Amino acid sequence: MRSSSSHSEVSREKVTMQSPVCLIDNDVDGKLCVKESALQILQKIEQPVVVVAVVGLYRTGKSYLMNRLAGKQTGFELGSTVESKTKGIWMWCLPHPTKEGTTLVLLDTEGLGDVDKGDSKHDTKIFCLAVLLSSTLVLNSQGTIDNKAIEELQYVTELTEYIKVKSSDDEDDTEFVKFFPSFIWVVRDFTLEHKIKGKSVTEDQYLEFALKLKQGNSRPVKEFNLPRECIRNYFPSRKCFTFPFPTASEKVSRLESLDSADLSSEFLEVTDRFCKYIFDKSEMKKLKDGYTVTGRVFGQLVKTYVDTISSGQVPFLENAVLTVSVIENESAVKEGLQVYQSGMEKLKDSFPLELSDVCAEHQRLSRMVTQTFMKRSFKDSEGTYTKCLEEEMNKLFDGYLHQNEEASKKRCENLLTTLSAPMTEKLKKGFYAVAGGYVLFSQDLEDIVKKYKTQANKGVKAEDTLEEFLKQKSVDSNAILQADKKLTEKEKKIMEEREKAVLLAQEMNTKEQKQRQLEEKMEAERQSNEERMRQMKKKMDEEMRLQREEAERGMDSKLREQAALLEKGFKEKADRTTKEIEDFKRKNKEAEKKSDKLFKKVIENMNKRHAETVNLMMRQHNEQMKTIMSMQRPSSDSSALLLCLLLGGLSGGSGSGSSSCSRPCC
Ligand SMILES: Nc1nc2c(ncn2[C@@H]2O[C@H](COP(=O)(O)OP(=O)(O)OP(=O)(O)O)[C@@H](O)[C@H]2O)c(=O)[nH]1
Ligand SMILES: [Mg+2]
Repeated sequence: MRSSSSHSEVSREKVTMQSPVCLIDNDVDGKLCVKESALQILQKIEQPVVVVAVVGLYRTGKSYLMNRLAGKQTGFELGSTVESKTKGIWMWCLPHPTKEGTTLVLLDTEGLGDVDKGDSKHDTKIFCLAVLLSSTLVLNSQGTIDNKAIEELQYVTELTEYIKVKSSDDEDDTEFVKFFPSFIWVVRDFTLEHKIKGKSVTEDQYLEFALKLKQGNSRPVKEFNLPRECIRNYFPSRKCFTFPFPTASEKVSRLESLDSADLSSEFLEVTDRFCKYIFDKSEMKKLKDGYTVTGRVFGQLVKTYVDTISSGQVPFLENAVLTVSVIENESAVKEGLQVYQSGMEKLKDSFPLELSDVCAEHQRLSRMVTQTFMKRSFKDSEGTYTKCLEEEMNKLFDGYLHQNEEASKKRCENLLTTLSAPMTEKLKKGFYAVAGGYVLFSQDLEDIVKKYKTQANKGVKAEDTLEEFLKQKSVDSNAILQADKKLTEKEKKIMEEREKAVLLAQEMNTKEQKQRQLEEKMEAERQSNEERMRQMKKKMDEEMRLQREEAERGMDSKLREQAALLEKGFKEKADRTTKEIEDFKRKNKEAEKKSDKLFKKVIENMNKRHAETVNLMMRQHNEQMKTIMSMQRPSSDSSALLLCLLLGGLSGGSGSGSSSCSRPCC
C-alpha cells in the first residue's frame, strides 16, 4: 500500500498527488473506515472540488478508465486476473485540467458483484457512498445496456433505503434530484451498431432507449420498470459513452503498458471525447442548498458518511450537512479570530497609541475577520457562530485596549519619574525645607507639568497618570507649605485652596479624556456593526439564491421527466409526477420561507446586540457627563493669578512666574 505523504506535493491551496491513495478501506471486521492519511491530504485542499466516481461490476476496466482521466498510463492499480483488484474506495486529487482554481478528485471504487465478499450489503454501501460523494457518477459496464445490465443495478432501487434527506420525512426521494450527481453510463467492449429499428441513433438515444419504460401493471412489468424509473427520477442529467474493444484480445490484459499506437483509434477517439466531456461538463461538488464543497469539506463529508454507514445507520443528508457545517463554522470562527489576533499583535508593537488609532485598526481588522468568517461559514442559520465571533472579538478588543492603557500608563509614569528626578533629589536633601520653599517647590512642579504636556505619544492614560502624580505630590506640597515660615497663615489657607483647585481641574481633564474615548469607541462600534450587517445580508442573499437555484434545477428536471412520460403515453405516471411536482413546489416554498424567517431573526438579534452595547456605552457616557457637569470647574484664572502674584512678589517682581505658569488649570 502506498503512503500518502511520499506521493503528494502540498502547497497551501492545492495538492498534486503523484499517485492515488486509499480513501475508504475495509477494516479487519470488514467494516468501512476512512483512512486518516487521505483525510490529511484533503484537509489541505482549500479549492472547490469536482468529484468523479466510477462504479460498476468488478473486472470491467474501471481503474483503467480513471487512469485515463488522470492523464496517466498507470496510477489506480489494475488486475490482470479474474480476481477483483480494487478494494474500498481510492482517491486521486489533481489540479483540474481545464478549470483553474479547482481540484479534480477521482474516486475509483471496489467492483460490485464479487461473490467472494462476506457482507451482502457491502456493495450497496459502496454504491451509496459513490452517489453521495461524487458530483459526476460514472457507471461502468461491459457489452451492452441490456436488461441484465440494468437488473445488476439493483443498488439504484435500494438508494431510498440507504439515503434519506431529512429525519422527519419518510418518502423523500423526490428531493434526490436536487443534489444527486450527474450520471454517465459507460459501456465497454461495445460491439453493436448504434441502430434502433434500423435507424441510426446517438449513444444518448441508445441509453434512453434502454431506460424506456413498459406499459402495464403486471409484476414483471413493474420489476422491469423499477430500476429504470429510479435512474430516470434520481439522475435527470444522463449521458452515455460506448467504448469499442481497446486492442487485440491477446494484449488486453496488459493494457496499461501499451502505448497509443497499440490501441484502436476508435477506442482512443471515445476515450478523448469522454475525458473532454468530464472536464468540460462535470460540476463542482455541492452540498444540499448549493454550498460549494472544498477539499477540506469533502474530507469531512467522507468521514461523516462513512462513520454513519459503517455504524449501520442511514445517512440523512441534512444531518451530514449540519455536522459538516458545525465543524466548518467552528473553524470559521477560529480562522476569523486568528486574523484579528495576528493583526492586533502587530499593532501592539506600537503601543501606546491614541484610542482613535486602535479603533481604526480594530475596524479594519473586524471587516477582514467578517470576510474570512463568511467565506468559510455556512448554514449558520441561527447566527450562533456569528454571535460567538462577535463576542470573542470584542473580548480580544477589550484585552488589547487594556494592554494599550497599560503601555500608556507605563510610558507616562516613566516620563514623570524622569522629569521629577531632580525634584525627588531636592526633596531628599531638604532643599524646599526653607523659608520660601513652597514657591520653589511650586515652580519646579509647574515646570515638570509643562514639560510633561509638551511630550508626544503618551497615549490614553496621559491625564489619569498626571492626576495620580499630582495627588502624590500634593502630600509633599502640603507639608512644605505648612512648614514655610515666609507665608502668613492667611496666605497658606489661600494656597491650600489653590492646590485643591488644581487637583480638581486635573480630575476634570481626566474625565473629559475618558468621555472623548468613549465617544470614539461608540463610533467604532457603530461602523463595525454597519459593516457586519452589510456582509451578513450579502451572505444571506447568496445562500437564498443558491437555495432557489437548486430548487429550480430540481423543478426543471421533474418537468422534463413529466413531459417525456406524457409524450410516451404514460398518463398515469405523468399524473403521479404532477403530484410530485406540487409536493416539491410546496416543500421548496416552505424551505424558502423558513430560511427567510431565520435570516430575519439573525439580523434582528444582531441589531439587538448592537443596541444593547450602544445602550451600555450611552449609560456610561451619561453618568460621566453628569459627574463632569456636577464638578464645578475652578476658576483657573484666579487660582493661577494667585500663585503668579505670590511668585512675582517673592521673586522680586520679575514676572517670570506669570509667563511660566503651566499648571493644568492654566
Ligand atoms: N476487454 C477490455 N479489457 C479492459 C478494458 N479496460 C481495461 N481492461 C483490462 O481489464 C482488466 C481489469 O481492468 P481494471 O481497470 O483493473 O478493472 P476494474 O473494473 O477496476 O477491476 P476491479 O478493481 O477488480 O473491480 C485489466 O487487465 C485491464 O487491462 C476494456 O475496455 N476492455
Ligand atoms: Mg479497479
